[in-house]
Amino acid sequence: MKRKPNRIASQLKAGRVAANGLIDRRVFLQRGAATGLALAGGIASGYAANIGDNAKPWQKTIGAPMSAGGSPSRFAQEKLKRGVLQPYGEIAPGSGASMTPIHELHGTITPNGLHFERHHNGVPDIDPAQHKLTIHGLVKRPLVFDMEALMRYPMVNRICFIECSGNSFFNTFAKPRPLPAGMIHGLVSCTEWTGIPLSVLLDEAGVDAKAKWILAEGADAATMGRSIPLSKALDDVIVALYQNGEPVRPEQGYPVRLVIPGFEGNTSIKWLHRIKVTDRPLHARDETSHYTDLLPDGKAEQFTFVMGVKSVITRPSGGMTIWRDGFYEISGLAWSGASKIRRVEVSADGGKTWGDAYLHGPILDKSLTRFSMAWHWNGEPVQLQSRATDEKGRVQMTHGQWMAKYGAGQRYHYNAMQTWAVNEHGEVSNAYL
Ligand SMILES: Nc1nc2c(c(=O)[nH]1)N[C@H]1C(S)=C(S)[C@@H](COP(=O)(O)O)O[C@H]1N2
Ligand SMILES: [Mo]
Repeated sequence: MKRKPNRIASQLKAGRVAANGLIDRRVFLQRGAATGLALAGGIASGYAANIGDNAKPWQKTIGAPMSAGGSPSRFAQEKLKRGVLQPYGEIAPGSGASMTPIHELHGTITPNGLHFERHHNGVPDIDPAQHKLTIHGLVKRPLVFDMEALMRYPMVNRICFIECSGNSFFNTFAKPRPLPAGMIHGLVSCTEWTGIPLSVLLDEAGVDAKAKWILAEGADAATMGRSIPLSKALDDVIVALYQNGEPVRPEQGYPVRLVIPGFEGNTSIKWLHRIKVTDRPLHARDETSHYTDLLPDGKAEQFTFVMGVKSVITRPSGGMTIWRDGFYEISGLAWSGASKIRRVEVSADGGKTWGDAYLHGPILDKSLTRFSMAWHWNGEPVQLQSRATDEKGRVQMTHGQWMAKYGAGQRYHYNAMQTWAVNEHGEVSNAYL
């Protein structure tokens, strides 16, 4: 279909929400008839080809037989490959991370096989028949649960994200690395977890009046341990046995993990085998040598549990090339460890003007929220950004503001706005503003 440039120009003008082509979603979706203009479809139409009449080979033959377990299309598999970081290589073979390819995913729930992974000493091969969860310390009745016992308790479902405190650390380096969104920001995933509220198990053990904290510890050889305030432990923490309906996978903590919604991922202890109720934090290795936030005056903040408000445009994003000038739907993810997302704004001129993005429901507490913005790219270089605000009123900073807030070398809890520079060839790359 040939487009009428003057009509598109008038539509763009009518729907303008910010500079460089950001337009109202309703104009984007509007049907030709409703506008009174002689457009065959909505303003974003014209990208489909005419119907052909040649049947393809797969329309004429029997398909593959029933499978005993599905996997992505062979045409999609290459794209869904995950980046793996193994910074210490042979020195510490079990330590590293693999990233969720957020730039290749849509919706908000992360498929189990693409949940990011962060192990400090590899994935233990745990026989559930031999695994036990102990609750002890400041309790009236120390208890030991085997997996069969745990299965008998009433369970709840909770959708939430888990984000590593180290997510986005590449963006704390002096120069922006030319990486895809999944390699920069893919240490975040969102899952429907099913399990027992920790409060139910703590109540059965009978928490002592002096108790203020718990220590949760994993059964991996890293004995990952974290102190968590009792108030949070009794609030929305679950002892998870299922992940998007199937048993928690080994990489995610089989047979049982803690899920602490909104807190830094490190506290969601995998392969959970012990909870000690205490009157103070135990200052375990992983909350003193790591996961603290260095300030410019040399002091460090400890126990920065709640993940900041954050967003990232996943399409278009780093490493992609956009086809040619014309209409696009900018799409991305926003989240906050403190609450629901209230608002996401998008800018196409490096933060000078902003338009409100459309938030796709359901908008859930401490979960990934999908946003989108209609865009007409005129083929000139632009800088795309998104800026999220949560229900507590917290707003993302610019990269520069974030870097100034912390001391040199601070890598954890990066949640500044992401800038994607689009050049005149449509090539998208990581940039700092
Ligand atoms: N026992 C144990 N629990 C652990 C870890 C670990 O190495 N051992 N890694 C932690 C870190 S740093 C993060 S970010 C999350 C990652 O969870 P995932 O691998 O399921 O994405 O698990 C946390 N729980
Ligand atoms: Mo982490």
